Amino acid sequence: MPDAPPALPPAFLDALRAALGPRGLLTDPADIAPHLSDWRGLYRGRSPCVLRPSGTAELAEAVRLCAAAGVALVPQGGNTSMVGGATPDEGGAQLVLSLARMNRIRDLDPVDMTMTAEAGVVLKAAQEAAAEAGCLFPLSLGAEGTATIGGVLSTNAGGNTTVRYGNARELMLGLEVVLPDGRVWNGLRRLRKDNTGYALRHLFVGAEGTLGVIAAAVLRLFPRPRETEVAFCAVADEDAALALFRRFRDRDEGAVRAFEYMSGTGVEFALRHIEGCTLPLAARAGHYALVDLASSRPDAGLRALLEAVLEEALAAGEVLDAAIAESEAQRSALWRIREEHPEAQRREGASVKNDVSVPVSKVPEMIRRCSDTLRALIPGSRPVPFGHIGDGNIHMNLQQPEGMDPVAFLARSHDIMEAVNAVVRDLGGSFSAEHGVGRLKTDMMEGWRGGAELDLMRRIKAAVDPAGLMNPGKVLP
Ligand code: FAD
Ligand code: 2HG
Ligand code: ZN
Repeated sequence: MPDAPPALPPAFLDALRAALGPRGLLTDPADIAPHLSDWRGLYRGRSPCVLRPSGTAELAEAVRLCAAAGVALVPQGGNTSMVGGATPDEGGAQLVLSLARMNRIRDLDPVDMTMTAEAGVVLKAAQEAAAEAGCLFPLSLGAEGTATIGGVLSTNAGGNTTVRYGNARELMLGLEVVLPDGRVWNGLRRLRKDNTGYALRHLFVGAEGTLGVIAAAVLRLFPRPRETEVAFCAVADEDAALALFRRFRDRDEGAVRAFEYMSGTGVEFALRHIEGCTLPLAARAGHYALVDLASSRPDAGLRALLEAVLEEALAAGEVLDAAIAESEAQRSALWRIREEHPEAQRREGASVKNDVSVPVSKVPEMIRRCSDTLRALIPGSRPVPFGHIGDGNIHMNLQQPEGMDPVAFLARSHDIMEAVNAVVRDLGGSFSAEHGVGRLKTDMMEGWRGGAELDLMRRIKAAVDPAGLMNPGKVLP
């Protein structure tokens, strides 16, 4: 258990309590504890309290009080960050700012096809609200039952449907932001066209809480799907997975809602550790693809499209076998094998994550080269590449060798990430595709984004947050 953090001046705490009310300030260590560590268990910070405003006015007042006192804030939504972005440091002087109570959907307009949601609205709740209104909010990821709108925008999350609908950024029209000095910028415009100077809203998307606090957002909605088809395929190799994606894309790009790659190892882990997960195919394979087609047209003929493309790919030797879901329950069961990969990896032991992207055409080469390099680096280690192949974003993860001490394996994290990054760099990729930089990858920024790019980022940070109080130690080295 870490030591208690340094106490805050009583007058400052009283002011926070007066601004936020009794439910808006947590000071009991037992209440604070869940906010101090991350989902992956990489970090455990310290903080004297957690601020929990219930609305924008309270949020703004809390930020203003902290700015006046020179106290740093760590915005936190669902705390599902994969890079330690929402965890305070070990110093004990940073306060956690939880948006969890700001969870109202302020407006939903099926004509404008927009939803105005507060930052703490859980992603799944936003999806459900859209569905109730006969619309679709398409952002979808494994953590959607916990991740929040503020969090997915602040990380510019991707997930499973980027291939069709884009990243979180593309799903946002306007923002309400509390600036580091406590002022509120109301940019909650729901316009499809608005060329009026710098697009400030995009500055805060993907900023990981380092420039201000997203209080609410106008999100884009889409027509709800009326036909969907999901197939789970065993494919010959990585090239075959990409070839299958291209077949669907060429035939009807708009129909592909998701296209995911999985290795035999990752599927094996899901079958081993996740209750109720079963392989829908007769035999195990080394590589798999999950195809999800959707259309708002009730007569889209997706089943015929799916069967025709799978037949072609079977004839070409790309697909070895395939299972097509016949019901909603079967669709969820097929998706579960993919969605449970992070949890299955966690239960299998220690693993190192590499959330990387390369041009789509380079994915097979990247997976093969990284896998070979990693196996040579740590004999017995098990590469577990999976993810959003249609976006060129693969989670090039590495599982510890069976029987190896997890601590000893994790001590090699840096070498593992460097080995993957060397291949990714050679192929023109990125060291962080969708999870962000957070605290985990700040040391990579200089090497990858140094020079004019990092200099510009630092100038923006200095201009917007001159006192450096917004999520210090994250993103920028
Ligand atoms: P947090 O973890 O609480 O915060 C994330 C970052 O945003 C932090 O830097 C935090 O300071 C900042 N922040 C949070 N709220 C605000 C706000 N209101 N204003 C300003 N800054 C804020 N990510 C993907 O992109 N694709 C995936 O497929 C995916 N799958 C995942 C599956 C699992 C099982 C898990 C655990 C995570 C997954 N993630 C994925 C990572 C994570 O869920 C996403 O990054 C998500 O966007 C984080 O949302 P959150 O509310 O939990 O944010
Ligand atoms: C996913 O796509 C997430 O499931 C998590 O981005 C990836 O666990 C991971 O590495
Ligand atoms: Zn992912």
